[in-house]
This record gives sequence, C-alpha cells and structure tokens, in this order.
Amino acid sequence: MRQLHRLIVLASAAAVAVVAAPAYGQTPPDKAAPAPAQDTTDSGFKRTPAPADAYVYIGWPNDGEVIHTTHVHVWFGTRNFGVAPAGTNKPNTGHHHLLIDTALPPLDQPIPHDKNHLHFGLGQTETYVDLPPGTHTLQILMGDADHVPHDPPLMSKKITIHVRATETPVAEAH
Ligand SMILES: [Cu+2]
Repeated sequence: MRQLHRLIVLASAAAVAVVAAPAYGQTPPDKAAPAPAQDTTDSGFKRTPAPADAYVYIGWPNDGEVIHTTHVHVWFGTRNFGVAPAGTNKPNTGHHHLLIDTALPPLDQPIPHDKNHLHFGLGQTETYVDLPPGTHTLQILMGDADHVPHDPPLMSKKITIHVRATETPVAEAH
C-alpha cells in the first residue's frame, strides 16, 4: 500500500515536470538566424550560451597593485565576446558586472544589484569606485540581457588590491 502511494506520487511529479518543460515555438519571431537553445535552470531562469573561447579580464588594476587613492579607476574587457547594453538579446554579447569584496553570486539567476555587485548595463567598460583604505578584491562577471551569467559563466580572475589613504594619515598612536 505504501509502495503504491509512492508510485502515485512519483507519477504526478513526472506529470508536473512534463507540463513545466519549455514549450517549443516560443522563440521570438524577429530572430533572423536560429538562436542557440537556452537552458532553463532549476531556478527557472534562462542561461544564454557563451562560446568556449570567450573570456573577460580586468585591464586595470593589476593583481596585487597598491593604489594610492581611494578613488580607484577600474577598466575591463572581453575577448571573443561582445559588449551590449542590458536588455539586448544578441548572441555572444553581455554586459559587465564588477564584484567588489564578495564571492561569486549564484550563477543560475540574475546577479544581485547592490554595492558589492555593480552593473554596467549601458555597456561601459570602465569606472571609478570609491574604496576605503585596505585590501579589496575585484572580479568581473558577465551577465546576459537579463543579468543572468552565461553558460558557461564568463568571469575574470579575482584580483586583490591594496588601497592606501589619499590624505596624509594622522599619526597612529602606539
Ligand atoms: Cu546586469
């Protein structure tokens, strides 16, 4: 009896899965060329494919750099991959996100939008960030039109920088 009940539960779960499967024919009609298939993640967000040879990098600062200002210039770029504003559904493009002092967010859903996750949704490839003196980490993570990381995700190396105070520091008491 218990076994039978389990079978019924499994059968209904399978039925739900079939219903939830992406329907065919939902590709927007304005696409001239067939777009690569998008996978739907467990969280329900589509992940846009990225070519295997695409990569993203931080051009400045260098890893380990000592920066003598709290107003830090950062620039970044891509190779074998285009930059497009958020909302642009063009294959092999995305926009940059600068992750500051944080680990990678979940890669199957939109990148958070807060002081640790800056979006460059206009397609910018450089910025200035104000960082307090100390050690900080920076990493770039690309996001697609909907701010979801690509599949495979495009992320730069996570670098560490050392920010020194701009003003002459007050003598420390010992
Ligand atoms: Cu974004």
